Amino acid sequence: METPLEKALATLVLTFHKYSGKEGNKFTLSRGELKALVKNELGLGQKMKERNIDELMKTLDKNSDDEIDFKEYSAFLSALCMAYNDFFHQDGK
Ligand SMILES: [Ca+2]
Repeated sequence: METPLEKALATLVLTFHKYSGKEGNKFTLSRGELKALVKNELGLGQKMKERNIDELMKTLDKNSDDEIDFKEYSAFLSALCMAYNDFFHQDGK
């Protein structure tokens, strides 16, 4: 049986592939795919403007190939995870 953590990991992986397969390289996120992912899957994404998407893309695209590969996506998730931890840690005080 799948544990909650395993379910969460599967969601992280499946969410990447749900968007990466839409156009171009099936194993990377284009700017459009990244935009769709943050807008549809993250509450904060709904408030993001085109300029913010550009900034996010630039920050995440470590090798500057205009695509977000799984490794770059993982770094993004890690940063989000840290932010969530800070949020819940503060909440618990
Ligand atoms: Ca890249």
